[in-house]
This record gives sequence, structure tokens and C-alpha cells, in this order.
Amino acid sequence: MTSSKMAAAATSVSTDDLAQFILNTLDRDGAIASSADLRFQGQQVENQALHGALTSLERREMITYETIEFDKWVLTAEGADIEANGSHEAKVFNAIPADGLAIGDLGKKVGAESAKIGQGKAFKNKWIGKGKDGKLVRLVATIRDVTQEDLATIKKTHAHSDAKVLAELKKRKLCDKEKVTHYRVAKGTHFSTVIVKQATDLTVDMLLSGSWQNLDFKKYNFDALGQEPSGGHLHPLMKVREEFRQIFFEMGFEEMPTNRYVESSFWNFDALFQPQQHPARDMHDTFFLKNPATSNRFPKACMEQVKQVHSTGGFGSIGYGYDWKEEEAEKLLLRTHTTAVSSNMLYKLAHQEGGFTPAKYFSIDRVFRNETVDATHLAEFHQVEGVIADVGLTLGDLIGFINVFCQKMGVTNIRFKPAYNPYTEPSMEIFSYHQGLGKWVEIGNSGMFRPEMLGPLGLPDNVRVIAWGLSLERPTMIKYGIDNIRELLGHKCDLEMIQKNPICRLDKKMGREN
Ligand code: FB9
Repeated sequence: MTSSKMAAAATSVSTDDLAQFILNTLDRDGAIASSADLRFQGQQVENQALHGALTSLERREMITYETIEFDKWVLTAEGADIEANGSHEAKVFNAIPADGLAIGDLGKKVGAESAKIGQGKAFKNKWIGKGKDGKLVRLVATIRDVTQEDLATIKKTHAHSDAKVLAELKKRKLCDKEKVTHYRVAKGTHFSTVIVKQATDLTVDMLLSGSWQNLDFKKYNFDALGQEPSGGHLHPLMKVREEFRQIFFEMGFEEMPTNRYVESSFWNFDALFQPQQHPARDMHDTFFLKNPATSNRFPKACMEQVKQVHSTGGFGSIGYGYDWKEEEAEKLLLRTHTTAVSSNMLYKLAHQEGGFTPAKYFSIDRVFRNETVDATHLAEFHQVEGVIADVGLTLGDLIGFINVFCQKMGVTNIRFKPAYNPYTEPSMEIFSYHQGLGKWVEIGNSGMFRPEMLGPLGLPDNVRVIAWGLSLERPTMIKYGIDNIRELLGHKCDLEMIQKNPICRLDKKMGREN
């Protein structure tokens, strides 16, 4: 009977009863050579229960025990059948009469399985061959069913002198190795057949009554693993965010204040030279606020300049030539990009005490787009943005910065594809060849802010501002091997994933990364 069946057969007994049984057995027999011979209520004792009883008795020094482990070879069901009824190859041999047997009739005689497996083996053993009429013929008068004999040995001794035989039969799934654990038990220094209920806590009553003096206190098990302290767990997104923040700080960037999701259309669109009839500005793409619906808390002088550059141009631009409406710019919305914060910061940079100074800003925070939700898009995501303002910056500087940034996030082999944004010219999409996914992955977007944006913000003419953006969700999904964004965010998100996800190393290949 295989040990697993034995374990199943073994009835689950209470640790105390089992402990008492062990003490009585020790008392009767002096020692227990192997717990495998123990029969509690006629049943084999299950190792786990046994181990529990032994450790509690050992802790009281009533017994000592040692664990003995060894491998035991047991037959599989097929092995047991062959041990009982002979090997497939022997069955084939025995099925062939002196005048041979048509191959087609073999299956009927020994069964399809034996015919298939046995034929090959019998041929290999040169027991049978093909007669000139194509029939199967015997090549020897008698055979020794070595397979059956070897299986019989294993059945009896749970071992075999020839490791090659064991390996071969294991490969043929006729036998398998099992780890057997049993215990040798002896009396301990405090051996007794009486298990004194041990006191676990020292109580006031015991102290007041003095009863503690003749109580047997349970020893503290200082090896016991304490309860895992439950603590907070960072969502993978927050771990990736921290990685990006460190990259920006390493590159000398300052974090922009992004704690205000509600923005005016002015800073989110108009200041970015995004025309008022641009498709992104209608409610199909943007969440506009109902209450409060509008705000005109933006600098009038700047607004006049924005109005002018949209309608009639300026700063070297012909503008869009449409009738720009202040009330449109007053509409409040949930920001569609953190670039809205960048425009506001650039305005402050231009109007700060002492005038413009070079700056490197970054933002990582939520943005909202009224998009159709699918496996990689929700109505909100976290935008990561880098902005650099300085005199004479070039597209080369932008490409340079993006290269350094990507290297630090473990993304190499990038290439740029011309793109279009209302607020940058030239604009470039960033792609990287992802070994794991075996394809070019769009990493993000970038560009040089247009003079029609920078001029009205009050930045000096010779100042250039370069910027790039990407999401937090995509790298997080790739690094943590998550295919559907709804597993990462939202009500379907499994808390286990948040409690058990590994630390994030952007610059290293992570366990579950594609
Ligand atoms: O994150 C994106 N892709 C990405 C990023 C990192 C990454 O890392 C891997 C571990 C190695 C893998 C993939 N994207 C940007 C590209 C696509 O996912 C794209 O389909 C979806 N984009 C979002 C917008 O969707 C409408 C990602 C989001 C995005 C796109 C553009 C910007 C920001 C976020 C921008 C910008 C910008 C441009 C110019 C100036 C200032 C900002």
C-alpha cells in the first residue's frame, strides 16, 4: 500500500491522545525503534499528527526523538499490474504461436496497450522478429521476464541493487521513488506516562494564591515564528512611481505639485495652444465639471496673449484665425494630462522674482480621459512627464535626455517617430524594441513646446522648452507581467496581488516580466 494511501488510512487523532499513546508505548517497550510500526487504534499514525505530538513531548523533555528519512521505491499502478501479470513484452512473446502471428491479430490477443508497448520491447530484446511472410515470429524458445522480476524485487524490498534498472523502470512509469519519514523515540529526562496539563500564562490569581509554585509552565518556544506583522503594502503602481521619481531626482529634476485634478480649460488646453474646437476638447474625450462649471482665475495679461495667438497669431505664428472665447477657457474639467500643470509652472517660472531661470520639472499623477475602457485603457491613468526649460535647448537635447531617462528605466534600443501634438513642434513618439515581447513598444511621446505656447506664458524668446511623457500603467503591467489593466486597478484588482507583489526594479528584468 503506497504511503499516501497509508496516510489517508491513518485516522486523524488528537495530539494529546497520540502523546499519551506514545508515552504508554515507551513505558511498555522502553523505546520506539520506528514510528512506522506504531498502530494507534489498529491504524497507522499519520506523520504530521505524530510530529505534533513528538514536538510537544520533546519540549517538556518527556521524550527525545530523531527523524529518519530515506527513499522508498514503490510500484505504480501499471508496475503493480506487470508485477502481477507479466510485462507487455512477455505477453507479446507468449501470444506468438510457433507458426507466427499476423501483426493485426496481436492487439486482439494481448490488448492494444501491451501490443503497442510490448512489440517494441520484445523486438529490442531480440525475442521476436518479422517472418518472411511479415508475420511476427519467435526468435528464442523461452524468455525471462526481467521486468516482472525487477518489479517483484522492488515490491518486496522497496529497493533494487541496480540503480540503472530503477531509472529505466521509473522512466517507463512502472515504479517511483517516495521519501519516507519515520521517527525513533526514546524516553526523555522528564519521562512519565502522566501528561501534566501545563500552565501557559502566569495569572494574578496564581500569584495571589501562590499556586504558581507547583505548576508546570509551558516553556516559551522562542523559535516559534511570531504572527507575521500585518502592515501596509504598496500597490505596484506606487512602487514603479517611486522608481521613476528616483530617476528624475537623479537627473536633477524638481517635482511639480499635481495634487489638483480639477483644472481650467485655460491651463489644460488654451495655454498649450490647443484650439477651442479641437476634438479632444469635447465631452466625448474630456470630463467637464457641472458644479462648479467654470473659473476665470487665470492671469488676464496672459489670457489676452493666448487669445491673440489663437485668433490672429504672434510669436512668429499666424495663429489659428478663429474667434477665441474666454468662456470656453473658463470651463472646469478633470485634467486630461499633467502638461496642464507644466504650462502653469512655466508661467510661474517666467514671472518669478528675478525672472526666468533654467528649470527641470517632472510630474507623475492621475489624468482623466473619457475613453472607452479596454484591457489597456481606463478612464484615468498616471502620466509621467519631464519638462526642461533653458536657453537654446534643441531637439538633440530632447533626444539625449530621453535616451538617458530610458536607460535608467531599463529601456534601451529606442527610436523616434515623427508625431503631432497641438502644443509641440517638432513632436516625436518614442519606441523601444522589447526583447520579452519581441516587438517595438510605444514608450511615449515628446516634443518642443511651440512658441505660441511659450510666448504668452512670458518666457524669454531665446528660451526653449523640451518635454516628454509616458504612462505609469504600461511599464507597471510589463514589469509585473499583468496583461489586463483591470487586474492592476479597480474593483477586480486582487488584494493578494497587492500584498504579494515583488519590489520593483525598473532597470532589472523582474520575475514575472514578459
Ligand atoms: O506609457 C506608454 N508606453 C510604455 C511606457 C513604458 C514602458 O516601459 C516598459 C518597461 C519597459 C512600456 C510602455 N505609452 C504612453 C505608450 C502607449 O502605451 C500608448 O498606447 C498609451 N499612452 C497613454 C496615452 O494614451 C492615450 C501612454 C500614455 C501617454 C502618452 C503620451 C504622453 C503621456 C502618456 C505624453 C506626452 C507629452 C508629449 C509632449 C510633451 C509633453 C508630454
